[in-house]
Formats: sequence, structure tokens, C-alpha cells
Amino acid sequence: MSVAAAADRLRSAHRLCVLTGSGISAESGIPTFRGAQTGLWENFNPHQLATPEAFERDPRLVWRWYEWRRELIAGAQPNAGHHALVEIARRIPAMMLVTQNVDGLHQRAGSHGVIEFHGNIMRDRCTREGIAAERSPANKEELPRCARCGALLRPDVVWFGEAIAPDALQGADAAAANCDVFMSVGTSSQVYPAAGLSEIARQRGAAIIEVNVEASDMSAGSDWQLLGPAGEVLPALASAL
Ligand code: BV8
Repeated sequence: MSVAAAADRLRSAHRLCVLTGSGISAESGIPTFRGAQTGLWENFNPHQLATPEAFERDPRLVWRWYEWRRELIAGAQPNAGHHALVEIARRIPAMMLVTQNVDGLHQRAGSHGVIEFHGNIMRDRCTREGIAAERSPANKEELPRCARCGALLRPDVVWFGEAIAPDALQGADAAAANCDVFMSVGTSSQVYPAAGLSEIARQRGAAIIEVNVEASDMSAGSDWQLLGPAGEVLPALASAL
């Protein structure tokens, strides 16, 4: 499918909903979820580590995995794909950006009003109070604890088996239900309920654009499938608008 044809449809969009997955951060050097974990983590499956059970069983191991990812993200920069979405938002009357990513790169690129469907890896959350929390002073070896109540802290992300935050779920559902164009970027569309958003949009007659380096579980339902790296396809779309 051609970028020009998709750009023609995008140009007449009134309300665009964009859903991004880890593929848009791949060109920033952050491994995708299904991509091989590197080094220390190559023998671990993210789907097993990103769970309340894993944290319950071995909080130290889970914290080591998240600290490794935090370092990777802190050293990463938004790429041309993130910046192109900022540009596209300037050229469409209304755009809602929903991301499955927890890396904060959209905000660092300048996107506003981002719905972080799965939370944000850089924030700590108190396991007792369930809200974002500061750390009490502790040395590196100890597990981080809440400065207010002393309970264990966890990363402020949604683990498998946990519910999406109600405001994020409602915001994303509304954006998908009310858009006339839905664009999915860099996701294998395997994780629900995020993967169900494109179906919500399609059932209400929205045009569906997919940007991915390969086919995904949602490709069959897409009107335009733009095969290529997000860092190349999105800038081409932005400049064709
Ligand atoms: C929940 C945060 C219920 C943590 C993540 C049906 C309905 C509802 C739930 C389920 C369901 N079926 C199964 C479930 C359970 C589960 C689920 O979906 N499991 C899957 C494995 C089948 N869902 C849940 O548990 C969700 N919760 O449903 O709760 C509930 C309700 C009430 C009360 C209690 C419970 C919560 C899921 C959230 C999990 N947390 N992240 C962390 O990051 O540590 S998900 C995590 O994996 C990521 O955030 C991301 O969302 C996901 C991976 O997906 P992708 O982003 O797509 O990444 P992937 O590697 O798979 O694909 C990358 C793609 O990019 C590829 O297609 C590739 O081709 C492409 N690509 C690569 N390079 C590029 C590129 N594209 C463009 N350019 C490139 N350069």
C-alpha cells in the first residue's frame, strides 16, 4: 500500500486516533517486547516478568529487570517516528495518541495529552497505597520503599493480569469510538484490551491505517498497510499531508 494513498485519507481526517506499541521505540534502541531480550535478560520472558506473581515471588529480580530497562530508556532519544507524530498532530484538526509503551518517549518528543495505556516505567508506585510515591532514602542493595508508609515500591506500570487504569481505558475507548481514522504503529496487536481498540474504531466505520515492518494480527482488518520502519513511514506521511 502507498503512503500517498494513506496520506490522502489522513489529510481529510477530522479526528485521528493513534495507537503505538514498542515497534515505534525500536529505532531508539529499545528492544520490542517480543524481540529478544539482550544479555542478562535473554533467558527471561517479559510476559513472565511483567506480572504481580513474579514480583510477589522475587521482587529483587523484577526490580533488576526494570532498573535495566530504565537505564536503557534514560539513554535513549525519541526517533523520527515520535517526532513525525508531533508533526501529524499539528496538521489534523484533532488527534489522540494512545501508547502501550511505558518509556515516555512520545512526551519527550513533544506530544501532549498522551494516554499511557500501560503506565510509565519511570514512576514508582506504593504497593500499599496504590499511588505514585517517592522513595525513602536507602542504599542500592535494599528494595525501594515508600517514603510515606515504608511499604515496598513497584514500577507504576500495568502488569499482565492487572486492569488498565479506568481513566486511561475510558479515554482510549472514547478516542477509538469517536475517530474517523485510526492509525496503529509498531504493535503486534496481541495484548488486550489495547489490541481491541482498532476493532472499536473499525466497527464505527473508521478507516484503519497500520504502520509496521511486518504483518500483524490486525493487518487483515486494515484499509492501508504501510510496511516499513515507523521512523521512515511516519515522516513520509507527515510530509505528504
Ligand atoms: C487485563 C507494561 C483484565 C509492563 C504491558 C482479552 C481481553 C482482556 C485481557 C486479555 C484477553 N486475552 C488475554 C488477556 C490477558 C492479557 C493479554 O492480553 N495477554 C496476551 C499476552 C494474550 N492482558 C492483560 O493482562 C491486560 N489486563 O486484561 O486485565 C482485568 C480486568 C479487570 C480486573 C483485573 C484484570 C494488561 C496487559 C498489559 C501488560 N503490560 N506493558 C511493562 O512494560 O513492563 S504490555 C507490553 O507488551 C507492552 O506494553 C506492549 O503493550 C506489549 C507488547 O506489545 P507490542 O507493543 O505490540 O510489542 P511486540 O514486541 O509484541 O510487537 C512489536 C511490533 O512492532 C511487531 O509487530 C513488530 O513487527 C513491530 N516493529 C518492530 N520494529 C518496528 C516495528 N514497527 C514499526 N517500525 C519498527 N521499526
